Amino acid sequence: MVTRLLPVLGDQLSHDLASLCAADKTTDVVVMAEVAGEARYVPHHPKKIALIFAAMRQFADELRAQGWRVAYTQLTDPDNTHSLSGEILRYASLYGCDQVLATRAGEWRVIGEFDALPLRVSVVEDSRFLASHAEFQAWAEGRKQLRMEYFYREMRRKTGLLMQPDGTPEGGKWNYDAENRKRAQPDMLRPKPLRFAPSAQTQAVLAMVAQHFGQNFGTLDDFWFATNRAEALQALDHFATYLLPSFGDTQDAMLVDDAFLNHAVLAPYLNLGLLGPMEICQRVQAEWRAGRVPLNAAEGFIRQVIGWREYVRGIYFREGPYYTSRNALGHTRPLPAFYWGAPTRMACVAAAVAQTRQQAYAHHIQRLMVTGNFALLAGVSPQELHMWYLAVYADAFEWVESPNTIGMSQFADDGIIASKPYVSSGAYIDRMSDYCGSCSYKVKEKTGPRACPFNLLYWDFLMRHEGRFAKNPRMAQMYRTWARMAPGHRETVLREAQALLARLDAGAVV
Ligand code: DLZ
Ligand code: SF4
Repeated sequence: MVTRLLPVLGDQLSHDLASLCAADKTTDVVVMAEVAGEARYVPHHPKKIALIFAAMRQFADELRAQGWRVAYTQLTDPDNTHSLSGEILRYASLYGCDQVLATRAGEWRVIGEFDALPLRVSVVEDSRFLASHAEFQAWAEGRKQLRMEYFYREMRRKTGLLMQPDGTPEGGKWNYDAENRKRAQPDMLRPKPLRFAPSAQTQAVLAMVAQHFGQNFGTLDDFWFATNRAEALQALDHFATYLLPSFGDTQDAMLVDDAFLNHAVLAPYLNLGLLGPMEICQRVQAEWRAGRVPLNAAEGFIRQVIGWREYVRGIYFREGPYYTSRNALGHTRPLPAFYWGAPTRMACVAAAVAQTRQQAYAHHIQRLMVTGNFALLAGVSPQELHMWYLAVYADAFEWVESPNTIGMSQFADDGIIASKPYVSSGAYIDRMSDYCGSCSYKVKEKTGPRACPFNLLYWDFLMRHEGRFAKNPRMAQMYRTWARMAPGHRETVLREAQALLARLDAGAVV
């Protein structure tokens, strides 16, 4: 006799999942399904699909070992209906059971699909986050601006992380970001993220994904992700021991030959549910308390997890399903083909895209200040860019990716998240990376055939949106700089920017 079906989604692979905690092993059946509906609604990177399917299969095995009954659909099963709701309905009729107990999905599209099920569905909130939707709403209520920094302080107080007994932050400051903007030097001895050899089961997944998703952007070669909790915990341990001490220092730096620097690459595991936010932060705090890592590294890392990650989730659910269609700046240019690997002469973009193809990973500054910055400057459709980020990164799920893209990176939400657009000329990229040295453009040239496209498009962007931004106090300096330039130079810049955009639209190599 089966009483209830418990769907567990590909990003709900946590043993403390709310619905599992509320269920009964003896009468309930867990439902997990690899379906084309989820795997194809954007052309996910094959490594992302392989990671999710491999982790789902191992999680199902772990549940069975704990005594759960698991109804698991593999992608190639002949009676697979290829949608989450289709699989729940199929198992409902197979088991003669019309009750479903689900943990709230992380995406409006899937929430809608569950709401529409013609079954008795009860949904429990996802408790794997520090701030519930109600808590975030309470924080946001009545505020004119929803700035991450203030939300972050609330989370510090709530968790007690890096707090002194008297309620003040450790070290006297809440935020040490100013210390995290150093350049990095290539270093052969810099440790790398921990790599895991694929098990036989993961190899079978890799072969299947190669067959069905091999045409998608991204390579499956050299798959090394952790695919279960035990491995993810090892990856955390490795990060905390070897990479964290310099995490702060190189956090914003970019090097052609070092995809990871001191980044943790734990976000895929965290977002799948293999690790929890508090255990990661407690480990990082312990390293600092033991005197093994500096405060700027520990604080910078903890802020990303309890501040930024929770904050963007709060925004996603507060803003509702239409958030992803926002386009405040009216940008409509199609996403250039070089985002999918077509040639580009811009060394920075080429490096970020090549690494993305190889690893299904790029770090925050590559996403924000290279690929995101270019799209914003060039006026690319935020929706096309959103689909790209959602597809190509192993850690990308809509609740976390879309506020980062639509809000933080593209300003398409009209300033809910960012107080000003994150645009920069080539000078920022040059300061933070070693990309420009090997580029066929010259970062110091402002006009002419070799002028860095970021230099030209930066001013074009500011002029396009002068009415909106000239009065923003955080942008005023940029407009003053422009006003001081010789009129002839300004004309040349705008003319060359237009010519560049025309070449982009014509499909020429830019
Ligand atoms: C991203 C993803 C992919 C590629 N495939 C599946 C799948 O086959 N089955 C599944 O249950 N979940 C998958 N997911 C994750 C879901 O899309 C995810 O649960 C929603 O995006 C909500 O965050
Ligand atoms: Fe990128 Fe410009 Fe530097 Fe080339 S010169 S790598 S396009 S910032």
